[in-house]
Amino acid sequence: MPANLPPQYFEVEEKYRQARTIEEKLYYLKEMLAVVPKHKGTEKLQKEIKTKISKLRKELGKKPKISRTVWYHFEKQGAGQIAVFGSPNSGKSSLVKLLTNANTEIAEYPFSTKTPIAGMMRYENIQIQLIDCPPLKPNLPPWYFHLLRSADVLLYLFDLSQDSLLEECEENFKILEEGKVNIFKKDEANYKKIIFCGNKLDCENSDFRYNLFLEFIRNYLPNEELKIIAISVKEKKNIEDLKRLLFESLEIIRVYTKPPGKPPELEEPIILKKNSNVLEAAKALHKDFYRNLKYARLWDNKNFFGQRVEKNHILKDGDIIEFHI
Ligand SMILES: Nc1nc2c(ncn2[C@@H]2O[C@H](COP(=O)(O)OP(=O)(O)OP(=O)(O)O)[C@@H](O)[C@H]2O)c(=O)[nH]1
Ligand SMILES: [Mg+2]
Repeated sequence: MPANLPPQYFEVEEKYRQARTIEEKLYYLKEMLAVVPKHKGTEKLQKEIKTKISKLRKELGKKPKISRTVWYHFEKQGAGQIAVFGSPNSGKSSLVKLLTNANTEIAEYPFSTKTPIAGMMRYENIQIQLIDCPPLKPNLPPWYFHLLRSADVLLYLFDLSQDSLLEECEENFKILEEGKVNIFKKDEANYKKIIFCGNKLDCENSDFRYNLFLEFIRNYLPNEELKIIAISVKEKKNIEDLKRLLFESLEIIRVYTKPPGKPPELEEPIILKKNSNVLEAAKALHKDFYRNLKYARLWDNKNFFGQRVEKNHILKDGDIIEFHI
């Protein structure tokens, strides 16, 4: 083994040792090659890695192709769908397990989640659907990107216990771009809103790594568009803040209906897009209300205490409306 190999090399080598499939092994071998310093002293090592890569490529070529096409898709349930994805072993399954009823598998080794699983997270009086995705890696199947593109919001989980988090993230951005998931250009095709979430805040130096990540990500996104948080699933740190951030990222409001002379139905909100008006709320409730609506009365415990509002009145989260037809 040549002297002076960077610590990064040994980290990747360890991941390579733990890799179980040919695809994973290939991925880490390529990473090992990328981090080996290129000089005379490492020529032998570089050659060895290249030989392993070409052997595995041949093996991969021989593997029988599976003719059955597997496709994963989740019908939206609840107030919105959020795909939890990101680096291997960052704690995606642990987070989804903590927040939902999903029976996800948690493991100490990377690439443990092979297929996506959905679960429902309760937020106050609504349910939000979370999907625990397999980790990002090269050569993901088309369904993977379709899953990300069809979610309402993406939650990117990265591992604050790893020194390689920036390199990994750069690599992951390339994978997303190749999969046509656009997380940076709001006005362009396939744009998806993304929340960045650093997990394992309980680990040593995680604060320092989080600040490095902040600096790094600010090169990609302006401050006002950057949604970022650090959590620890293990110690349940900042979990409530994350839940609020997820809810806010969906840009929805909850409004409650009230039959005349009766109390409001506070357990069953109508979920609407932010900036929806009274007429849109009526439409969501029933087509008869929508067709025949004359006006509504509104309560918000602040400025409205049953005053009459018109069809184009913009609603806020928590408003109570009484339809008059
Ligand atoms: N210290 C610490 N460890 C955590 C935390 N969250 C998860 N882990 C551990 O990290 C490891 C990976 O957790 P998983 O939830 O399986 O991670 P994953 O991102 O789903 O992994 P893949 O599906 O393989 O990509 C497990 O050993 C967890 O116990 C955390 O907040 N702090
Ligand atoms: Mg997992």
